[in-house]
Amino acid sequence: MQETSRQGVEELIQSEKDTALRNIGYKILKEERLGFEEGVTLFEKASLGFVGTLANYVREKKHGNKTYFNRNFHVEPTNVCVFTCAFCSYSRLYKNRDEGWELSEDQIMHIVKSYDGKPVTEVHIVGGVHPKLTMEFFIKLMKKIKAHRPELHIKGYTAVELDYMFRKAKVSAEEGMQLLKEAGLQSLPGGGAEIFHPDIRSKICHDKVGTEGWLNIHRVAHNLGMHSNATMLFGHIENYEHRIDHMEHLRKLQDETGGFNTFIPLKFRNGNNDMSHVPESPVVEDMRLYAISRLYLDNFPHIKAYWPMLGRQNAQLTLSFGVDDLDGTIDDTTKIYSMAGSEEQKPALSTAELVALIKQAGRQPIERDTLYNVIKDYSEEDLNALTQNPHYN
Ligand code: V47
Ligand code: SF4
Repeated sequence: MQETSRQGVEELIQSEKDTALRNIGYKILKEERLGFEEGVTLFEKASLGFVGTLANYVREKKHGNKTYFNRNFHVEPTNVCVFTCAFCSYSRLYKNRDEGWELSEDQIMHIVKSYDGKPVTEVHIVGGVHPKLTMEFFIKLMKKIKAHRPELHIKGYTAVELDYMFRKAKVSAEEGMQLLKEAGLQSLPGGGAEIFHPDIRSKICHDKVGTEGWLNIHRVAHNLGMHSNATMLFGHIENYEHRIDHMEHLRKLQDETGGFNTFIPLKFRNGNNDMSHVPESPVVEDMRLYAISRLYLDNFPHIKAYWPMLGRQNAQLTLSFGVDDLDGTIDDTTKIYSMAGSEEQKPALSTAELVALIKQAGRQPIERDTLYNVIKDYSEEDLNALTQNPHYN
């Protein structure tokens, strides 16, 4: 059981030699919001121990020792994509589509049905932006999924996919989102945000939805009562100001709508893409970023580490640096990170394994649904019994 006491935090702040960092520390203790410059100062000056202790204090104030996960599966309808993001190892242009995959409605329904009888609560649908897959295709697909399994929560389509879908169907974001909601869409994943600052966005993903468009799609969803996530692709050519600028945009929209559930920092992986010459960030820097995002995004309920991208051990480590959510029990259907060189070449964790991973890190495993309603507290479960129970494997 980890615990960062207020007294421990006070002692840490008092022993800090840098006045700016000490002031930031006291603001965190008083639950005051950090400004832009203060965010940058943390990146520039703070040690891992300093931000980690503060972030753990905030995380434990919000969630105690709880660490959330859900039981979900991914459907990636296609990796054919009209866009040309420099960091992407996964997509194939339409002209090269024979190197990629395009699933039909029947093939997708076959995947959905393969989970019949399994206690999953969410399907996460995300993929490339295929020029021939229309909004009608996805509306029909979601209606079929809902008819087959009404209680399965559909979290689907990044703002990039939605922006393209709506423009092609010649509907406004409001009209399009309403139609998708009626068809069964319940939440949006956080992908496509990358780095909002134009100096970086123009270099790494110049041709897909821009910052205002991304934010507006999430705003529209929130205004319809839907929830969403937000990501940031970090550890490539962005600097500290760009990171804080990104979080600042998200914090502002969250003040306006309150519709974000979780912030998911996504570590840039450099395998097999047009940015393979850019080195990956060191683990210590990754942990500092998780911690600083917990401190800066005071209005985000959750910070999530996506274990298929980080690897299991680093994901465990994030739980001491502000993270309270480890995504889900994904099987090996997600390819976006394995194709970019992640340690997890076949990302799959059973419930029993995920529970064990969280317990080993001294935390309390809580199964949640997409909206963070608690489904089951596994703290008192016997790991051996869990491992032998097919319901959890
Ligand atoms: O937007 C692509 C990232 C994202 C690389 O909302 C890369 O619950 C690192 O957003 N190195 C899509 N990252 C995935 C995504 C996501 C994943 C899990 C959960 C949720 C959620 C959302 O993947 C893209 C991009 O930022 N990405 N290529 C790469 N080489
Ligand atoms: Fe397409 Fe998404 Fe890859 Fe960009 S990151 S090329 S939008 S699949």
